[in-house]
Amino acid sequence: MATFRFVGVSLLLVIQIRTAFGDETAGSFEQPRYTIYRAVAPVMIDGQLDEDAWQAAPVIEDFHFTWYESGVKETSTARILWDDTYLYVAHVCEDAWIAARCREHDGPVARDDCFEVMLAPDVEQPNVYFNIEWNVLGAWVDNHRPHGPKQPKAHRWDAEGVKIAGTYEGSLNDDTDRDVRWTCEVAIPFTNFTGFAQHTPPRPGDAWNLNLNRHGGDTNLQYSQWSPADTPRPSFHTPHRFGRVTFSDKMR
Ligand SMILES: [Ca+2]
Ligand SMILES: [Ca+2]
Ligand SMILES: [Ca+2]
Repeated sequence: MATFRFVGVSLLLVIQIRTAFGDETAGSFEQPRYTIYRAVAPVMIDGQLDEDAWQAAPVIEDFHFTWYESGVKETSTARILWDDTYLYVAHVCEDAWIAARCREHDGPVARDDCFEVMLAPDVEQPNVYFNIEWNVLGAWVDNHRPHGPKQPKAHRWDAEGVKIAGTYEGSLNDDTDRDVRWTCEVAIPFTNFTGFAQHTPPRPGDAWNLNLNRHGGDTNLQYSQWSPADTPRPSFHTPHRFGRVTFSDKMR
């Protein structure tokens, strides 16, 4: 009888510990949030972030090196804006070794230093998402996952009207020296998400799930992202871990 009681108490303890651990694990992910303000004036897509609108936009600077093993953690900053036509994304990537060779649409951009926006335009359908990934030369890859990340193949999707411009300080594809940074300015027409977003263009207060990812390059290849994924190996395709952005009609 005494043995039975001991086992019973032990099982109870195990259950309590597991419950506590599970709660802690579930609570450890805090979805990052960002307010997308309206651009106060037109944004010229030229790779220069000198518009007043960019200066006024909040800065995302807490990029996570989710699968870090070794090497230099090069920092990134990003900002997002919108107007009635476009979602704008801008980023600055500190980079001592900038690589970019791909110039064609849907080419091997992922081998270059590249930056990506993943977006799920309807928070009620978080597994329905899109990704656009570009390099400093303005080449991009675009894909649509209408059934979540586990489908075997990305659905062919060509975003229309995307504008990308990049600038860099340093030497491209020459890792014998040290570069400084590369910057891109991107405009994505909202019409690409008609039928997927609640409203196109969004209405103030609308929310999307979104993530920003960076990786690639020849030297010091790293993976970093705004909202950290939860996979053991590098994979940005974790829409359940995207951040949350809310469109505001305010101008800062
Ligand atoms: Ca500009
Ligand atoms: Ca690099
Ligand atoms: Ca270089």
